[in-house]
Amino acid sequence: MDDHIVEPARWPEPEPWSDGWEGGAGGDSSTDPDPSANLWMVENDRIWDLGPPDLDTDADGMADSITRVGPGRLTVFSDVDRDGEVEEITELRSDGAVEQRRLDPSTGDWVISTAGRVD
Ligand SMILES: [Ca+2]
Ligand SMILES: [Ca+2]
Repeated sequence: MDDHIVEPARWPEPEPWSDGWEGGAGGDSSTDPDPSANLWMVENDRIWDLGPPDLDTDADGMADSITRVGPGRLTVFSDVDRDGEVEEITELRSDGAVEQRRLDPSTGDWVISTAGRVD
């Protein structure tokens, strides 16, 4: 048998106030993505990891958006409330057209909130 028994670490007795305390109470934060980490978005039941934010659109000193340059367009993915999930997409096309979509949290649909042109 084992002649090399390692004693389990001895923890101090729990303090009285900790009796019945639920470690998970009040915090679903453990399941939330780290706000400082990558932005992500959900589309068609898939989660897209967009990478770390690289643009500060509201000049509060915290990067909140990711820009992607594609053929003839620049797309900005923005996390407006800084929970890591993108809820605003702005697309600027090289012909001057602008389209902004926002995520409707109740339906999960992307709704066009602004469409126009920049001159
Ligand atoms: Ca910001
Ligand atoms: Ca968000």
